Amino acid sequence: MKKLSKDIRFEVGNGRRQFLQMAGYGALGLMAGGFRPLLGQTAASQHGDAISKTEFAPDLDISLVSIPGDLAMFPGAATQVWQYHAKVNKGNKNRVIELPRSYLGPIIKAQQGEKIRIRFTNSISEKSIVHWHGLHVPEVMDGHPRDVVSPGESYLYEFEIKNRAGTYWYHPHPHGRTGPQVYGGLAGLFLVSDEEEKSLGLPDGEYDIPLVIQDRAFDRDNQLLYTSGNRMAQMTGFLGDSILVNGRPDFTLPVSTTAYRLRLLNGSNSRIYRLAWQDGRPLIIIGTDGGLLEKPVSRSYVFLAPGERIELWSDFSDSPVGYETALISLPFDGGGMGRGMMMGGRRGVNPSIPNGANLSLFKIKVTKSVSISRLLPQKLTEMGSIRESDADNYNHPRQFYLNMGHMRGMINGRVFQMENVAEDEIVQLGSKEIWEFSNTAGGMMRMPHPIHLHGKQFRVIGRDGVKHQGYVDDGWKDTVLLMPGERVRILVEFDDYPGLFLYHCHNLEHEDMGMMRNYYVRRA
Ligand SMILES: [Cu+2]
Repeated sequence: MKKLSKDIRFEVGNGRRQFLQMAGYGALGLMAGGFRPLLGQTAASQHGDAISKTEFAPDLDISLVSIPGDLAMFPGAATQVWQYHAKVNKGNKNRVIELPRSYLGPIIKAQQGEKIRIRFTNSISEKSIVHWHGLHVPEVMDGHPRDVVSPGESYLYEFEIKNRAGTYWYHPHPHGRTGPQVYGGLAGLFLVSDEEEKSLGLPDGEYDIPLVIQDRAFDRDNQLLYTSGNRMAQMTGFLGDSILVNGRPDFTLPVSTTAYRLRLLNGSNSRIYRLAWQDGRPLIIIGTDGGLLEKPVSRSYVFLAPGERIELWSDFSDSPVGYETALISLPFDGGGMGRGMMMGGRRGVNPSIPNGANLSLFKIKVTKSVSISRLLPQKLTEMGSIRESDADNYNHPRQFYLNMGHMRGMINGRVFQMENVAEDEIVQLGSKEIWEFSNTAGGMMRMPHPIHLHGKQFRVIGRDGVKHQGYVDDGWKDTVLLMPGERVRILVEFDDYPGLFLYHCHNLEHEDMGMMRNYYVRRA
């Protein structure tokens, strides 16, 4: 394999410079020689209980590789990034959509009930593994950090799509390096459709728009800046000064005079957005992490934390051609170490804007008049009732206390250990439980924590300490935001897959600092 001569570098945020050498395994070699055959570790060879390749007949078989790349993002030097690229080996070629001029990975599309094979090859210079955020897959397919593969090695994923239609995504999950790897560019959307969704006649095709919102910082040579090495900055999490949408700065979405389905993912490392329309129109929310809501809800603003998705119904039929508005982030108290501190604003001088700052995320410009009228369905799906009393631990909900301290993130006073599970982190297969998360620590460490559960979508059944209207807790969720002082109860059913799964803070710097734990689903 050809060696790529270029280095990718992440500058240290505190003024010192540190360069991570990106040796070996270049994109050129890969593209010229085609994808390497599977080497070494695969799910099938590592784990006896994985589905064997012979009996797994995929509807979609794709190769996915993580590689260094160059991207012309600004005038001048190209920006060095890490990227996912994919190609379809078997199945419909239109199921993998590369985003032009973006570091983001391709959008992978699948239908409920389909069998998917993904041959992942890691061609960056450090260990990595891919996690399918929000997808309900068996233990060995989930991208646990213990399953990382070394540069040049591959991992074979084979799973059936059991999720409802919705906006899911994929990103690396190596322990201690998830933040820098996602930041470097490794992330992509995974969209699932199903029959129920199709029957609703929601805006589709060019009227169904994915929008991945991320913040970044660049130096004067257009290279990405990261906080690595600066532990204090890491306590807050990475906060850049540039907003990128679908990997592009200064993003404008041209729209026609009709209704759109806007699928928003907060793919930022730690920035939280308090979304609102600049022109004051309400946000009409039709879906969250795990797919469509029972019925649309209207909010003047809504919080979107790292890892969370929200789907909007946005109708521009009443706006004339030439009309402009924007999706903005309203100010809020973002907590954290950087509160009230503007750490410089110029490029290359540690550019950072605090969490909770007022921001414009992207512009909307009405450019075309069309006569496609769509009515917002008043009923989208059947959610099923939630009965807390059905929980097996109704009288003794499992308690999880979130805390930061000593440059570490902790859950119940514990930091992540690769395969460690405490007695109170073991659940029975087939059980239904209430888990209660408390972000009630005081002092300097009052920070927001978006908590993500692997393995299962859950329902939010209660919140205490909330002083605003910015949450949409009605639907299926896999990530839930807890602002300082808040307490959240979720109901989750461990109905099928046994094994070791993660739960963690999706502030990626917190996660990398250990704010992550395993839970174990034990066979009854
Ligand atoms: Cu956190």
